[in-house]
Amino acid sequence: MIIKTVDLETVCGITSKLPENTKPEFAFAGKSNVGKSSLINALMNRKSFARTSSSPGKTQTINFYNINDSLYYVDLPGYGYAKVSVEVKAKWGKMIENYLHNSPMLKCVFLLIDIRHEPSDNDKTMYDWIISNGYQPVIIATKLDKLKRSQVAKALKVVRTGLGIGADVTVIPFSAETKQGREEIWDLIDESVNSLDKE
Ligand SMILES: Nc1nc2c(ncn2[C@@H]2O[C@H](COP(=O)(O)OP(=O)(O)O)[C@@H](O)[C@H]2O)c(=O)[nH]1
Ligand SMILES: [Mg+2]
Repeated sequence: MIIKTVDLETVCGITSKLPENTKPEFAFAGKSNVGKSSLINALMNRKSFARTSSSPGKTQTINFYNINDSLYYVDLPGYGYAKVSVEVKAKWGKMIENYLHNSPMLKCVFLLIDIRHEPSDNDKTMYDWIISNGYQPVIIATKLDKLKRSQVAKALKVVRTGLGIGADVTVIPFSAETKQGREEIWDLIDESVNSLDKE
C-alpha cells in the first residue's frame, strides 16, 4: 500500500455520534498496551502520528484515521486496564459494541493479541463480540520481536488455543520494531478495498 496522506479526521468520545463515512473502515481492537497505536503508525508509514503511550488505558476514544481519502483505520479504545473503575470499563464496552453494531462501512476487524501472553477473558469477549456482529476477526499477534524465533510457533499455538480458533482463522505475527507482518496486513486491506471497487 502506498500511503500518500493520513489525517486523524474524527475522534469520538462516549457521547459523540459516529461519523457517517462513505469509505471502507478497518478497525483495530485489543487490550490497552497491546500495540494498537504502534501498529497503526506502521500501517500509516509514520513514526508517531497515532499516539503511543507508556501509560496504558489513556485512549477512551474511537479514532478515525483517513488514509489517502480512500479508507479509514479505526483505533478502538483499549480494554482490560486494571486501574479504571467498573463504570469506565462498562462505557468502553458500550462504545465498542455500539461501533461494531452500527458501522455499515466497517469491512474488517483486526484483533490484536500480545504474542507472549495467553489470551485473557477480555480478549475472548472481544473475539465473541466481533463474531456475533457478523465479522470474522483477523488476529494480529503483536510484539513478535520480543520472542526468539524458536519460541514463535508454540506462542502462536497458545494464542489459537486460547481463543478457541481453528485453522481457517488468519493469525498474522507482527512487529512494530521490524515491521514484519505489515505487508500481509496491507495486502488484506487492499484486497478488501479492491473487491468493493468491483461491486
Ligand atoms: N518491542 C516492541 N514493543 C512494542 C511493539 N508494539 C508496541 N510496543 C510498545 O508497547 C507499548 C504500548 O504500545 P501502544 O502502541 O501505545 O499500545 P496501545 O495501547 O495498544 O495503543 C509502547 O511502549 C510501544 O513502544 C512491538 O511490536 N515490539
Ligand atoms: Mg493506543
